[in-house]
Order: sequence, then structure tokens, then C-alpha cells
Amino acid sequence: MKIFYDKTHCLHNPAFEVFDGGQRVPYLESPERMDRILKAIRKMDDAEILAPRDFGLDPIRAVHSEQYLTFLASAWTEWLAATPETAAASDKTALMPATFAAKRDQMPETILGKAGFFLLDLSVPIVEGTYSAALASANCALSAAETISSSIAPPSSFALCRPPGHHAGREIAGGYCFLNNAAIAAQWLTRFGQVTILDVDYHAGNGTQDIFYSRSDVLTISIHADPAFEYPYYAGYAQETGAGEGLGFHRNFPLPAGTDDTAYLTTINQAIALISDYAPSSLVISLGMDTYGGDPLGRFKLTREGIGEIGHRISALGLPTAIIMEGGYNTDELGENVAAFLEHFR
Ligand code: SP5
Ligand code: ZN
Repeated sequence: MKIFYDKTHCLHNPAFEVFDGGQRVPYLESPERMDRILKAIRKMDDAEILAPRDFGLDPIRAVHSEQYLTFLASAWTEWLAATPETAAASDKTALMPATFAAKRDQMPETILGKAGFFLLDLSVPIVEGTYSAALASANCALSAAETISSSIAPPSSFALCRPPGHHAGREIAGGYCFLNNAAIAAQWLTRFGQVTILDVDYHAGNGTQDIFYSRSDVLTISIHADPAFEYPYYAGYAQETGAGEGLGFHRNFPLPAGTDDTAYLTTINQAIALISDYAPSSLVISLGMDTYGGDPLGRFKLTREGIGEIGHRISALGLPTAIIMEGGYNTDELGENVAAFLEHFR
């Protein structure tokens, strides 16, 4: 299997995020996550680790707005110019606003105003290397998409994306995500026909939902913790099934805290039936490992065997599949969990 990885992700290494209750904690979405996954993957006999190709900005512009990309590109420089003391302490600080836009009609002028306009929460601190890392991550996803699209294509590929992407909407960052890697890959793949994105991260794929909500050429399905009690709270409900042309082409499967292998696998079967009916030309998987029982952010109880079985059932669809890395924060178990999922794909 071809695996796309770019060490540029290390440049996105904020010192902190802010948890509920105002707790400033070490950034959970750490560069070490990639080291652990690489280590486990290198043990797989068919792993071929490659650098991504640079696709330029056009495939990213097809998903994100111009004003949002301009913000991401210049945010750090503008923050430095506005707060010269930041430069001296740049390893300890980040651009993180304390005000957020409940209504998004007018983009403010100042960098803090813009940050509150384009950032959803306190888990997307912007540092000097954030934009470079996000671009490299998107290029990994695009390279994985390109790999499965040629006529002599191998059936599947894996993008070791960091930062992750599925919480990033058309013009908003949130939940550790800046560019929606899976959406960018899926959008690129629509040139060959209909695409499905299946999101098995623990958290609802609210950004992906946002991006394709009114479209019928990309079926989006997300299985996740019920947003009634879990982040991202404001999307991911069962009654949200798309709008306009896209009505019926988005599906959410919210599940309760404590969900185990058996309950999850019943839901996976429902998702697989929807994908079979839609008959897409390719599949993009948003792969999160925060469904695992020992995850510090998750409240599901999946085992490594359960994660392997999910991979097995999805692979049995026999579709060209680009697997895009999203969340998963039990760093010690992360690599082996990813390997358990991937070993069913060829
Ligand atoms: C890609 C991805 O998995 N993003 C998840 C972002 C979740 N951020 C939520 C932060 C809420 C912190 N609550 C901490 C509870 C620890 N027990
Ligand atoms: Zn997650």
C-alpha cells in the first residue's frame, strides 16, 4: 500500500490548547502521533512510504473560500505585526482569539477579529508553521486520491495527514483542523464520478457535512458520538440529511457514550448498505482512532479487534479507497490501531 507522509507537519506544534473550564493543557494533537503511526506501519510488509506531490492551491480552492485561505496564509505574520512581544515568546504563544462569531455576516479588519471569525473553538491555535503544515497535509490526501484513480490503480492508499481535517468547513477551522483533507481529496475525485466519504472518527465530521451538504455527487456519512453530549455539539444529528440537491445525500449516525464493538459494527453495516446503493466510483475514509476504548477524548469502548473488523467490512466493498488520517489521541496505542485497520486493505 502507498502511504503519503510529509514531515512538514512538525512545523505545526502549538504549546497548548484550552480545554473546557479554561484549562490550558499541552496540545493533544501532537507531532508524536505521526511517529507512532509510522513506526507501526513500517512493520507492515507492503507499506511503501512516499512524499506527497505538490498539487498547488487550485484543488484546495475548490473546497475552501478565498478569504479563508488568505486568512490562514497571513494570520501569523499579521499577529506578529499586531503584537511584537509575540515574536520573543513565539514558542509559548499562538494566535488564539477570546471572541467568536455567532453571526458571520461581516469579516472584521483586525487579526483578532478575523481569528474569531474563522476559528470555531480553542483547539486551533495558529503558529508560524500552521499553514505550511496544513498545505502538506492536504497534499498527502490529494496524493492518496491520485494514487487510486489511475487505470492501473492499486485499490487503496493511505494519507498520514496531520493536522487532521474533518472539522474544517468551507471557511472555518476547528477541532485541530484547518484544511479539510478528506473533502479536498473527494472533491478532486469527483472528476471520475460520484464519491462517498465515510467518516469513522469518534467526533462528527461537521466540516465535511458543511462542505457537501447541498450536493448529490458526494454522499457523506458520519458515524460518531452523539453531538447532544459531545464535540462538535452543533452538527451531526440524525435529522440532518442534506439540503436542496443534496437532500438525502448526507447521513449521520449518532451513537451513545459506551458504544462497543457490537453496536458499532451494526451501524457500520447500515453505512455499508448505503454506500452499496449509491455505488460511488471511489471511497474516501476519514479515519479516526479516537473510537478506541482507551482514548483520552473519546467515550466509546472499541477494541483493536473491533477496529480491524471495521476495516475488513469496509474493504469488502471492493471500492478504490483513499484512507485519510483524522483523530486518535491514545498515542501509545495509536500506531497498532491504525495498522489493525489498514491490514485489510491492499
Ligand atoms: C480531529 C479530532 O478528533 N478533533 C477532536 C477535537 C475535539 N476537541 C474537543 C476538546 C474538548 C476537551 N474536552 C476534554 C475532556 C477530557 N476528558
Ligand atoms: Zn475525533
